[in-house]
Amino acid sequence: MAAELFLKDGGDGAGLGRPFEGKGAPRTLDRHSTGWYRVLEATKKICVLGDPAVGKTSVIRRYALDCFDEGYLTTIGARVLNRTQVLRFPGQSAELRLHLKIWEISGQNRHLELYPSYYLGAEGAIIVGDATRVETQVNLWKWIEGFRAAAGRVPIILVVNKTDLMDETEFDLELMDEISHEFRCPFRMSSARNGANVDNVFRELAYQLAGRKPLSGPRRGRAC
Ligand code: G3D
Ligand code: MG
Repeated sequence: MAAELFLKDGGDGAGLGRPFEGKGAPRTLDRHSTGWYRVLEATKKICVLGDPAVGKTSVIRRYALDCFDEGYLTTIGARVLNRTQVLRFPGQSAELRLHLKIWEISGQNRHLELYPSYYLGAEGAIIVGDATRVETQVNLWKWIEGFRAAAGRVPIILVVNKTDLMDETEFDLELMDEISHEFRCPFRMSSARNGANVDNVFRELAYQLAGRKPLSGPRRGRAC
């Protein structure tokens, strides 16, 4: 049954994490047959960046559209896709609907000078490397530094994509541990082709944006 939606002014946001207090996010109440519960909504901009052809477009499409397109065109500059991530919190009769504005940054050198303006206002990032090309993992360093210089110390998740190509992987665990430790951001592994871990990564970032830990998910850089 469709929820009946009631707008509610104010509300104290108690127990739903500091990032949503006093930010003016609209507060709503849904009435379901099971009773009342509170729904908070907020919009967040996140960026997905990394070297060309690491799989940024494919990862976003897998998450936002649940598909993988073999013939997808190389991206020019930046573009935006939206998806709402619903977050639930144990023991609380409330949910948070996070409307994610997902900016894909192309990774092409010819757009380098534009990137800082794309990063402005971003509250998190997924920075992608390719499991089959170790240089794209080394380059995570420069992507993180460039992003942080414009967006500040917001949550970042590092992703090494294309784990389905296990035979061709050039994955350097020591390097990823070093980068992860240096910048204090977790790294995960994914495959946009078979979907492994893609939803988990976005969900984990969404919980970080809400100032919370995910209810479940991989602890380390393994694709499930
Ligand atoms: P980009 O947006 O980072 O530039 P794309 O990267 O998403 O355009 O992907 C670049 C190429 O890698 C594409 O192949 C795409 O199909 C492939 N790819 C992306 N993710 C994966 C993955 O998880 N596994 C495998 N095996 N391939 C992946 P083409 O041939 O179209 O260039
Ligand atoms: Mg792309």
